[in-house]
Amino acid sequence: MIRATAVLALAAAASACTVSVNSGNRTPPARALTAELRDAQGAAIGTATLTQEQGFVRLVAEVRGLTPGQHGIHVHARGACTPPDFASAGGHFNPAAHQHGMGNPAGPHAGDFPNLEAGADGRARYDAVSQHLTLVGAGAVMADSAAVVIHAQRDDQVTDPSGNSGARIACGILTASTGRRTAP
Ligand SMILES: [Cu+2]
Ligand SMILES: [Zn+2]
Repeated sequence: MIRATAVLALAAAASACTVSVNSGNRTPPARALTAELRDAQGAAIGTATLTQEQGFVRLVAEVRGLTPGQHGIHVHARGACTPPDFASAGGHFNPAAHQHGMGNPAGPHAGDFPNLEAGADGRARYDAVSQHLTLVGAGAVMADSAAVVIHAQRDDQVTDPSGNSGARIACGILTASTGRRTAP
């Protein structure tokens, strides 16, 4: 019982230490990238954030104005979002030269993620992780050099190069982030 208490105290101390590191005033290492998503008309329709965790990257997005249902969402290889077709963003982020899709035996691209699902109100809250993507070290996504793209249709997760997910309907360049939200 005493030993268990000591372990809990150590765990509490460790997490408190982590919090103090993250809340410092100095600029933190580039462990998060944020994209403001815009549609083909240039309207802001949401945000997407990539955060480096231990051994994986989390993609969190909040998007509005979508058609209800599933939409492909990927990290694309170029930091350029020129409307209306967003072809400027290039193909999927793919430093390991794999094929598309988490269901593809030769896949996936590092930039591949599960589908985003919009509700009947056109809104989506998305939270997914990938062990194929990194924000640090070899093959990392770099600020201003990649984009998050949302597609018109569902990604089948197997068809190269983009899962038959159709037109690119929203795009946002991934920029350096402190993890803090700016006021609207
Ligand atoms: Cu895409
Ligand atoms: Zn892909």
